[in-house]
Amino acid sequence: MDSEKQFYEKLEGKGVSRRDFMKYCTFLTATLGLSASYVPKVAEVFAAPKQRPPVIWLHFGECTGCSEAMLRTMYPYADELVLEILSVEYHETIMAAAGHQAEDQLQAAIKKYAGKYICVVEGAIATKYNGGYGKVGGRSFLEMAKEVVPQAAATIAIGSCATWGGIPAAAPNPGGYKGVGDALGMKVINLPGCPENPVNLVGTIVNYLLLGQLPALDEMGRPVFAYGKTIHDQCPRRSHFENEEFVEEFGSEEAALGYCLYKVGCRGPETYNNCPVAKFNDGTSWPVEAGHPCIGCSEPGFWDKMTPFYEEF
Ligand code: FSX
Ligand code: SF4
Ligand code: F3S
Repeated sequence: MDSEKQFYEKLEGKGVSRRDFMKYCTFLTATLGLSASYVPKVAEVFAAPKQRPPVIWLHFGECTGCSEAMLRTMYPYADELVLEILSVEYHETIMAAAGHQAEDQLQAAIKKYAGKYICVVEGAIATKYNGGYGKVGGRSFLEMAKEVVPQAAATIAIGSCATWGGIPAAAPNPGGYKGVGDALGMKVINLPGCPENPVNLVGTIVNYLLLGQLPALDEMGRPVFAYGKTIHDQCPRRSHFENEEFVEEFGSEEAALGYCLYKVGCRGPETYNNCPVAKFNDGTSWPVEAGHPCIGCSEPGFWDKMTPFYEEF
């Protein structure tokens, strides 16, 4: 109870009212597809955490956009909420340690929490030439992943790079970059998107802490709550598609009217993600709302399969 009080005082100190926080919990609960009766329980996961699972967060071949999406979220406190419910033992972007000290910390965390930690992986793994195309501290991504992933209680691959290979795996892909599951021949939880929506990572973890289990996954390892429907099926421009009202040129009158972006290359019909509902940056907007076609950033084979952009398939 005391810690719960402290939690709300801490939030208030950051200028976040209890009401704002509850708004976030309501949004998260809805994203997870849970009924409104779960909102207080979701709030409790943050305010009075019963357990804080240890997390080892690895960075491989990527741009760190996924961590940035999480850390720079418009909710000034969403990153802290994550740090509140998780015990992050290793994360190269946010940890204070560097060099050998950081390497030692990784080894110590693996040893201490073997079989219990959640491994979050950001970035793809170079598989050719013995993993020679991607190294941290003199060790290949492949070698690191082979050590850390099999000893985790669960592994969550975030971003299209870690899930399907993403941009590092784009042709000609000399290093043989692959997603984590493919590179290791193991099943992992996949949260694709370039970047993935931080709400879906928080949702996956909250689901685990709240219900004691990981969310239901589809056959590609993606949580159904986030990747169960196409962008097209949730798109507010859908009636324009049905009425054959299309944007044929950016900057045109049709673009100003918010017509469908299919003819300027929208990949919404073949892309599974919850962007129209979850949106980005505190629910501010998402690509199509901003007038840009969906480029299919969360689909397997993105980049190669979705290019050339701005052309109708
Ligand atoms: Fe990839 Fe994420 Fe795109 Fe970047 O880590 S999914 S390049 S947004 O950062 O992995
Ligand atoms: Fe579908 Fe894209 Fe048109 Fe939206 S803008 S209706 S996702 S094709
Ligand atoms: Fe990506 Fe399309 Fe969403 S480009 S961010 S999946 S709208």
